[in-house]
Amino acid sequence: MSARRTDAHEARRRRENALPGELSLQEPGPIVRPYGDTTGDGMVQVSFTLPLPHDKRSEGAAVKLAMQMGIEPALLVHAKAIGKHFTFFVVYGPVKHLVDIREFQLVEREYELLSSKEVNAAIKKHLRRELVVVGACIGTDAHTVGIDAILNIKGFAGEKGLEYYRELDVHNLGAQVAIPDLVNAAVDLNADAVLVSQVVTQKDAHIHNTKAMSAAFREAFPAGKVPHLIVGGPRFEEGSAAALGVDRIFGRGTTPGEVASYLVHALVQPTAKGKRS
Ligand code: B12
Repeated sequence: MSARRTDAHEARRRRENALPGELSLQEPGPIVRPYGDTTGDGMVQVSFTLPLPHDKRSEGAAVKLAMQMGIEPALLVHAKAIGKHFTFFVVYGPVKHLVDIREFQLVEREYELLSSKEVNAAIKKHLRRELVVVGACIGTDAHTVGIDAILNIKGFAGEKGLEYYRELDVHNLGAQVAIPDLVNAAVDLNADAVLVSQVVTQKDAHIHNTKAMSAAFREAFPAGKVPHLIVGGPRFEEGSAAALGVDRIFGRGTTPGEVASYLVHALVQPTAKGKRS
């Protein structure tokens, strides 16, 4: 047996004998498929709701839908009526699809992560005043947990929120803030950055609200004086900032430290175009 074949044989033997916990220790990909019971078995679990009462016919419809999605055979593992007219389903089964992870372009973080001390020191040294941040949930969105995670002193994921930073002057306006009220607050407070949260995405509300917010700021402020506009929420595409008319988007799992470091990168470094610096 050649050396190359011995290696491949050994890799295969190790893969087949590995316990689930050990699999993560191996190099991933580059071509991967989902994993349920054994490596590469293609098993996925999907959940969805159909606008049908819970009966044999709707269960059949759920299985057929799953098969049309490429899950074959599709095993119905859970079905529960949601009121009289809807049913929630969970279906489990294998897909044949493969993913080549070399095909993706990753959006790399374009700034350095700083400690709170470094953030404060940079603002003090280069801005020589507090950096003013105004935050809110706009439209009808009442999901404040995300923006609070970033702004409130207690923070998120073991990091203190922006209110903890001595050199940041933080104003959290809370839930369901109308866009004109947000613009007025930004004018009154002379905001450097406006941080908006959008969690509800029904009928693309997050997209429409963000574009409307950006347009309102651009109308209210002279060109070049618009505060730095940042939106965040779990279902934004991080690469779509320009299309939505904002400077930066933050997605799922963002931590306060990332946002504080970004603010320094965008508004405070000697090379940055701070609005009032
Ligand atoms: C808690 C919760 C509520 C609470 C909110 C309480 C509160 N004060 O926030 C209550 C019960 C009020 C609620 C109500 C509703 N909810 Co709700 N809710 C949730 C739930 C369970 C958790 C959301 C949450 O707190 N996540 C934790 C935080 C920390 O995560 P995050 O928001 O993603 O924030 C992080 C990042 O996204 C980012 N981030 C977020 N914002 C920002 C902003 C900036 C500037 C930055 C930098 C970063 C950033 O940083 C954060 C930290 O990492 C989600 C389901 C889920 N598991 O996600 C549904 C969910 C969001 N709700 C949903 C719905 C439908 C509703 C209601 C419409 C239900 C109804 N029919 O009444 C109402 C709407 C109320 C309204 N007017 O907005 C849907 C939204 C579906 C959609 N496609 O839009 C979800 C997804 C549930 C579901 N699967 O159906 N909800």
